[in-house]
Amino acid sequence: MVLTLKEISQKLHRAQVTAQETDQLEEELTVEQAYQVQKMTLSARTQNGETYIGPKLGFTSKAKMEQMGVDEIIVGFLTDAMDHSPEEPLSLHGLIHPRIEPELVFELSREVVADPDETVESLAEKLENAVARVAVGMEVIDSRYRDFKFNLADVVADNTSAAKFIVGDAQPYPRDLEGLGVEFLIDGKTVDTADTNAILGHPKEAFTELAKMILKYGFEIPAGATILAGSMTAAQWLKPGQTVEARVESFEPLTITVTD
Ligand code: OOG
Ligand code: MG
Repeated sequence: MVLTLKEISQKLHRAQVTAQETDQLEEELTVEQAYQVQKMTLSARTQNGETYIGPKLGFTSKAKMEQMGVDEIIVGFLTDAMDHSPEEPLSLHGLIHPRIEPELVFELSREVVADPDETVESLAEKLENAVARVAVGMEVIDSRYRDFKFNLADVVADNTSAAKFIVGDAQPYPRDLEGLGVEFLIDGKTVDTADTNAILGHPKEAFTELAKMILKYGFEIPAGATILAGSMTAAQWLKPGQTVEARVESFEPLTITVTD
């Protein structure tokens, strides 16, 4: 069976809404087509009342690329419906097979638009100059595909597994983010460690990579946008009853408790 891009978007959207995993796609999408599918899902979600709040980067660290067997940077979209307050326990209801990962989050003060003659360098600079705050975050990813298995185009079509995100302690930006220690804990035990340079060698590089993707695929960066820079460690399976903590040197720890 060969589905249209619209039908693929509908199938993945339905899998997300009903929390039912779906088979890997039979269609061999190009990455360009996969971003078109993603855009269609974003339109469907905004038509249902959700608000787009910014992009998320994926596979910006070696740890994530190795874990998922994908070696190119990907971009997905975030909506207000995915924004989970750290004050509230995180319910796994409505999720298929969620994982969680520690991230850095950039909060922008103003809209960023690429001019017709924009270069990667000038756009990266614009993005970084628009950042007002940087925070510790966690992302809950939940592939809609059976067994959390996908190739590059399939994960892009599935909005890069985006499900929920949690934003913790934020500090004014600019500030130095070079090589800060990262610790990821479950139930008080360290399950992984890294440093902030796990993101592309330096977290600032996230702006360059995002600029490239904006020039290629046209993601919008609204005023007040939230940007996830990509996980610094491998992701961990989420289970009810867990307490998950992300520690980044010089920030307050971010903790979330998990319920079913
Ligand atoms: C895709 C999402 C990757 C990250 O931070 O690297 C991502 C996945 O692992 O399912 O969000
Ligand atoms: Mg992520």
